[in-house]
Amino acid sequence: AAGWKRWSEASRLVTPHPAPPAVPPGSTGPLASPTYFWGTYRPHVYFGMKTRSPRAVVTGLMWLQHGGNLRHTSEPNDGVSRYGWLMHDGENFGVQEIRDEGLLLRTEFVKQPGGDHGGDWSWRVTAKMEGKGPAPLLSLFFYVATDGQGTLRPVLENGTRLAAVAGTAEELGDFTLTFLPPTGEGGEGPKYASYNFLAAGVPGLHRLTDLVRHSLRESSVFSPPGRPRRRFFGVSSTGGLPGEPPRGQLLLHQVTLEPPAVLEVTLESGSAAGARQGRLAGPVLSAALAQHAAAFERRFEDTFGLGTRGVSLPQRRFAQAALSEMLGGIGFFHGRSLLRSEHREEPLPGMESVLFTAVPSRSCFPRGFLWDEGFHLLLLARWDAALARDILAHWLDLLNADGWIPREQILGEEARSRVPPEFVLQHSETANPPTLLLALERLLPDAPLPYLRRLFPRLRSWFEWLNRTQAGPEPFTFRWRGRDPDPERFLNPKTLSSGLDDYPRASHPSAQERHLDLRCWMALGARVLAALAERLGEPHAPYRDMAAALSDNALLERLHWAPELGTFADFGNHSSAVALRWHRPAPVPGRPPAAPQLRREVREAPRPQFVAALGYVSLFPLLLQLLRADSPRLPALLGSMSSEQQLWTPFGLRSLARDSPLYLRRNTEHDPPYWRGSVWVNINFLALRALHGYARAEGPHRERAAKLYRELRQNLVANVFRQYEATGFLWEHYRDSDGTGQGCHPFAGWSALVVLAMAEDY
Ligand code: 6A9
Repeated sequence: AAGWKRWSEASRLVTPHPAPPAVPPGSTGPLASPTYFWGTYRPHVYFGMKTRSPRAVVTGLMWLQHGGNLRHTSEPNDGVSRYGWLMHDGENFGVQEIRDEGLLLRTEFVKQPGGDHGGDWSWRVTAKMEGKGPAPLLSLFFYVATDGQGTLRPVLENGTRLAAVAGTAEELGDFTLTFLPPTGEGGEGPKYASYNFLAAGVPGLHRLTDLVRHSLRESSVFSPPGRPRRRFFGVSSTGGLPGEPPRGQLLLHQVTLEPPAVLEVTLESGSAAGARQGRLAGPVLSAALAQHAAAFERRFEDTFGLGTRGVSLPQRRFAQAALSEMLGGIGFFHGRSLLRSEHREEPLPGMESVLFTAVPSRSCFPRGFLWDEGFHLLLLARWDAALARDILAHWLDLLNADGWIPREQILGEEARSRVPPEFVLQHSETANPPTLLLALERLLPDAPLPYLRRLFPRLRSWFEWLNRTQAGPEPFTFRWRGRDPDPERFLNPKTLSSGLDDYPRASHPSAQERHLDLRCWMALGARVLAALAERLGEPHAPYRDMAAALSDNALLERLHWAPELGTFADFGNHSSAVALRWHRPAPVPGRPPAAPQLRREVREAPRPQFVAALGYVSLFPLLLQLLRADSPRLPALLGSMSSEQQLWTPFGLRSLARDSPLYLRRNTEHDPPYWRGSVWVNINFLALRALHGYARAEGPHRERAAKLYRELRQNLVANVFRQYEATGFLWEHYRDSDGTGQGCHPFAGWSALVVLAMAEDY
């Protein structure tokens, strides 16, 4: 019987939720959504496109400055000094700039509707050198590859120049990809170039870079008339990776030349032939790009009104780039998560899923993260509400029969190849803040009823899952599950589920804990579900009651106000007297001495108490606006926020107070502080939004909230902008001592919320 129970619980884990899908079948295909069919949905490559199909045909760009590195996928710290979309409308058009060791690449695309398969598109890649000196030899590699379906046929010119590819695939139908001869910078041409091509079997898209690298030989010769000959690395015409059976096809066109140069590629859909008037290339493409750029500028101004507010041009360009990086970071993924269940030893492949989502970072985290997405959608909803709704619906279709959505979505081989194995497994007890409901709250007023109706049963199950599995030790309390149980290894065991990873919690994880942030998220969730149910004419009283109970300020105080700390706090089995100490394991006779280890030392026994860790968690009743405007606790929170000893910095609110015991402490030898001092934009955005609300509400602290709001907004925006000007990137978090960008870059994820702060759109 126990075996049966285990089996059935494990199988629920990989069973889709029974409600009808939130994304109606066929609704994302080329007929129903032609303009979202093709897109730059490969955020992990510098430049590439695919369709929103499982096992889609993909196109992409690689480049090589001879003597340098082959570039293809964006990797953390790979030495590409700057890249990012300067404009991207999320649908039809984008302009990206890449700076790599003196080379300046501009990658642009435009789509053109027509036919039944997502229409046509064109690329323009402009390469030039910055600075003086002889131009190095540059190779640009344009490729198209299949992933288990579809066929590609090369059209060769003079035996080595891949002039075109004729292809056909599911959903995409027949298409022709044409590689136009390179021209000079002003379009004058043709320009002298050498050509190589490669046709190879692909064992999987995650192997593309290696496949090409493996095929390069320094035996090609660049010999412009009347100039010295130069050898360079060229692909050899056929190849593959030994021992890896092919699953798809690759056709690659290598162009080698001296910059400056302009290269164009067109994709023409077979079914659009009737609608097309000439090829989208050359001057026609220039005109289309200019038209789209002007439309983007207008729409950006109409949406955010930064020009009207008198925001400077450099700041407006920065805001456009921040939004564009988020839109250009949207990806389409297909595959299965790897799951870890409490009921089974071995990892379990999850259900086959597709996911349309933005990503936190193209280089470090090019995949979906549950609570990050709620923040992304706040911005996306303003730019393109239909796009935001579609992304939200995709996330809800990841729900399993239990009502669980895995926190990190590592779908497919390309995504998996970017994650160290110890991080791949998703644990079935692990939650993540329900920020999708924050996004839904914003989308609610304008969302069509049939859409909301499809979402409702799923949102209800998801929320019930949270309510059931993350319940706390007493009524109206909640506890994050899945904290690291081994208290010896860490200064403070992490709580990845909360999204705040190493933010200090009770030192000794136990079932007694009650987590303040989760309780506040649940209050928000109940409020949004009540509003949704009411809008749909569904019974909403239970959600209203729950929202009311969880927002009751007296109950909140009884459970979470720590008089001895003068703030709201978590409660649990806790000791503040902990430290990491070097520990030499006892010698074992006959064995070499073991290396010393950092172990946690607890100098004072833990006891049930409020957790002294003033920071983001303490602010949650304010951040999610649960505190009443006349709450007698509001001054204490406003005081902590504005105190430089505690949370205030000239760059935004730091995550943990300077006078808090674990401020800037490492968690292990290899684990530097993360949410223990740095300034994070998502929480600062919530703070601005809340202060803006308190500044508008009638109450005794209105003026104080208004002043804090103005100063915080000024500090946050100015610093993110300053760092962008200095480094060319948005960053994952910002150092509290001097504002320097830290962690991953580019990180347009929730850091791009500065755009909403600039527009004061909460
Ligand atoms: C590690 C290492 C090349 C951590 O933005 C995504 C998440 C947030 O949801 C979370 O709140 N980040 C924050 O604390 C990044 C998580 C990355 C985990 C995978 C793999 C690979 O590095």
